Amino acid sequence: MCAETNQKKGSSGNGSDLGSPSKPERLELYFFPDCPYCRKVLGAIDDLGLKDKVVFRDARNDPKEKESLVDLTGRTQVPCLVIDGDPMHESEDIKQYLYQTFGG
Ligand SMILES: N[C@@H](CCC(=O)N[C@@H](CS)C(=O)NCC(=O)O)C(=O)O
Repeated sequence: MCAETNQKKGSSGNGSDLGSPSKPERLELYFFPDCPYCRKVLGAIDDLGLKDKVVFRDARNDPKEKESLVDLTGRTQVPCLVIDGDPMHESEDIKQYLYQTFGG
């Protein structure tokens, strides 16, 4: 569900060419501080200077955030980037989306 939703937004849906998705209003990142995949995404967010634009939700240490992640996606998998309410999983897809959208 996640990656698909986003592709539709930014391209002709054939998955190969993401094009440059329009900039979202709201970005939220569900993460575990000890997750290597989350760290890759956090590194990209830092690299792109997006720290002030992202709401960080620690689903490891905050039970409320874990619950809302499960409510939204049906699972506890992180990293999960929520783009204007649409969840996206898979660190490589998330990084590609961030660089395509904010990479200039
Ligand atoms: N292929 C995924 C791997 C993500 C992953 O394995 N995350 C672990 C934490 S390091 C996780 O969410 N574990 C809990 C779960 O799957 O419910 C990615 O690159 O994002």
